[in-house]
Amino acid sequence: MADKQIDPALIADHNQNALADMLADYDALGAKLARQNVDIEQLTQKAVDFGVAIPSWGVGTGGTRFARFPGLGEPRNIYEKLADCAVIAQLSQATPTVSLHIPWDRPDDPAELRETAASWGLGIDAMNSNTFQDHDDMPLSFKYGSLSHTDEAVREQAIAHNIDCIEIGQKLGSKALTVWIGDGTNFPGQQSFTRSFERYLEAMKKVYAALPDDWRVFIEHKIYEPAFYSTVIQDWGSNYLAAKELGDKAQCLVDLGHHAPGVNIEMIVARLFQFGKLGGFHFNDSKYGDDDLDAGSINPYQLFLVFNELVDAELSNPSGFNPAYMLDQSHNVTDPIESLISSAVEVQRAYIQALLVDRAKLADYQDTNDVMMANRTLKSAYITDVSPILAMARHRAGGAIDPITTYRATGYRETVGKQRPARKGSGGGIV
Ligand code: AOS
Ligand code: ZN
Ligand code: ZN
Ligand code: ZN
Repeated sequence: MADKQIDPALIADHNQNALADMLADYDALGAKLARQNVDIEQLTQKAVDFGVAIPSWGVGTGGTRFARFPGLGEPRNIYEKLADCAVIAQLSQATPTVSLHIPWDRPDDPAELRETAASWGLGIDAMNSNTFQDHDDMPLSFKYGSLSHTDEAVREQAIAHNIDCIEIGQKLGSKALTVWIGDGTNFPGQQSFTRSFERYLEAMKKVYAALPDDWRVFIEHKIYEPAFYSTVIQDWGSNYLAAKELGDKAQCLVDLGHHAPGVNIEMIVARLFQFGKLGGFHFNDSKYGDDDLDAGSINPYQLFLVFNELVDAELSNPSGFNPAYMLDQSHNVTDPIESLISSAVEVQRAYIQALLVDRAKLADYQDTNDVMMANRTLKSAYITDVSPILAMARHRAGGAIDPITTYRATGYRETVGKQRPARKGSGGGIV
């Protein structure tokens, strides 16, 4: 039985106030779905079973390169980050795991950290390596790159760090390493595209060789930033080539904010899955670039279309379907706990909406080139308000029917505000 961050009686009390309305909405939606031959109970169970990982760096307040405005009661270490994650998990019942970052979350005692996480019912998701900034305990600089650096000694340092992340992750019960590198160039001519990629592949082969049998490595592509002219793993093409070159345990990670504006991300998802290389996601939302805004806050239709591909993928090849779902956001102006609760719910919502798509009808409209009806089939799922299903799933699992209102009523932020003195300056995590 996991320890509780929030008094279950307080949640029950708030749920009691919201229960009658929720049940009425649930019954009405159930009746509507029944007319479409959809069993609401099956969808509710899918919502209960759904999970997306919290990024440890997301519970601190982020910042931009211009400024960081610290929030109240920011977590100062991995234990306090886990405490915040436990609140999110308890209220949302949709975030059972936490994705860690080394060195920011380096534990003194991994076994103890694992136990603490477990005591709150939290598992450890993918480990994230960091070779996009210099480390106090490393002699060489990553200023001109890491795994693709021209100097073999720097590459070896980056390789050793990634292997270190795997070793820590093994002690924590993780099963995956996510590698995102900032390597790239700011000036045409600065580096050879080909030789950089060759060096990266050579280095990643050594990281890959250190992976335990039951681990995967997720490679994350990003079009730009911190490098502004070229990036070594700039898109899903380079990502796919790298994952293919490395082997079956290497797969591609799609961060929704890492593409050029207008790119059809759902189609990338379909392609990667079709060829066995869809490793997972960093969910977030954006208007312009790697904005790291809350999932579903700008373009929820895109999120739905991504899940439409995922549901299709799972149905077409259930045994080959195992993408890792993680959030990756930077919260600059909101309470990170509220943003992460809301984002997890939006990702879960997109999943349930995608399950509503009448796939037999859709296939038929596609085969007969009934363009309008094919699109309406997707749209009718997307415009269905599945909120009562999500609320019921939370309620049944012990979470809050209205998680953000309930969170505010707990006074958690004010309490940790007193326990955790404000931290000045930057360092909220680069996402
Ligand atoms: C960077 O832009 C990537 O999104 C990384 O996935 C991630 O945000 C980083 O590893 C956390 O600092
Ligand atoms: Zn990311
Ligand atoms: Zn990013
Ligand atoms: Zn990001």
